[in-house]
Amino acid sequence: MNRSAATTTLITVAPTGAETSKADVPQLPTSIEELVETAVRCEQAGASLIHLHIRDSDHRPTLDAGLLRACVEAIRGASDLIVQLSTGGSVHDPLEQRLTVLDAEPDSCSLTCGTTNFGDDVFLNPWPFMVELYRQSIAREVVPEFELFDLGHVHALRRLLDEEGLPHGGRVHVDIVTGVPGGMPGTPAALLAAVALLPPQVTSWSATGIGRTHLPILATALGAGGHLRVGMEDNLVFARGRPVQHNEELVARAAEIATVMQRPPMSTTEARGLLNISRRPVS
Ligand code: KMH
Ligand code: ZN
Repeated sequence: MNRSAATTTLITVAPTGAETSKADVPQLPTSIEELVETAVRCEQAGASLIHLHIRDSDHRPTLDAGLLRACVEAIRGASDLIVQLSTGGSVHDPLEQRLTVLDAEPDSCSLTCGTTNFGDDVFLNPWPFMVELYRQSIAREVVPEFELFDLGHVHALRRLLDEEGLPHGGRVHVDIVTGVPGGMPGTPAALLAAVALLPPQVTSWSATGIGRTHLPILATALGAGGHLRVGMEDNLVFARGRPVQHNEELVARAAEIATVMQRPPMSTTEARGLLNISRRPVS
C-alpha cells in the first residue's frame, strides 16, 4: 500500500487519557455514559477510531476487566467507531495488568515501542513486554496501533516487525506522539524525521501533538500524508484562554482543516478498510 496516497483522513479521538483529573477538568468524560455520548458525537463530527482509557467510579484510571469490557461493548453498541483500548494505562499500572486489557476483546490496542520519560515519571515498555503484548495481540486477533514517542521507538518498531512478522490483519498503523516531556519534541522537524525512518512495513501513520504542539503537528501531518489523533487526553486548550469543553470540538476542527486540505475525514467503513478491521458483533 502506498503510504503517501491518502486522499481522506483517519481521525482518532483520544477523549480521556490517564493523566488529567476530573476535579481539575469536570468536562473530561470519565463514566461509561459520558464516553458513549462522546463516541457518538465524535463519530458524527468525523472521528472513526476511539482510543480509550477507563476510569473507576471515583474517576481514577483503572484497568478493571469488567469496566473495560462494559465500555467496549457500550461504545460498540452505540457507534461504528473502531474501539481501541490503551495498554499503556497510567504510569502506575503494572506490566502484567496492562497485558490483561486484551481480555476485553477490543478491535485494536495501543502498543508503545519503548520506555520513555513521561514528565516526572517513567512510562515503562521494556522489549520483552512489547514482544509479549505483540504476540498476544496476534493470538487474540486484536490489531495493534504502534505508539512512537521517540526516534528510538521507530527503530524498535522495525526490529519488532522484522523479528515477529506482521500484526493481525497485515496492516501496520502507527501513531507518532510528539511533545511529551521526555519524548521527541512537537515540532515539524521531529515529526518528519520519524516519518522518514518508518520501516517499509508501515501502511499508514497518524500524528499527535501534545498541548500547544497540537495544531502545528496536525498541520504538518496533513501536509505530509499522515492521519490525525486529537482529544482531551492530549490537549485541553482549544485556543488561547479557551479550554476544550467537549472532545467533539477538537474532532470537528480537525475535520474542517482536513477538508480544507482536500483530505476530508474518512468514514468508519473506510477506516476499517484501511486498518483491515472488521466489525465485531455486540454481545
Ligand atoms: N498514559 C500514558 C502513560 C497509551 O495509551 O498506550 C500512556 C499512554 C499511551 O497514554
Ligand atoms: Zn493513551
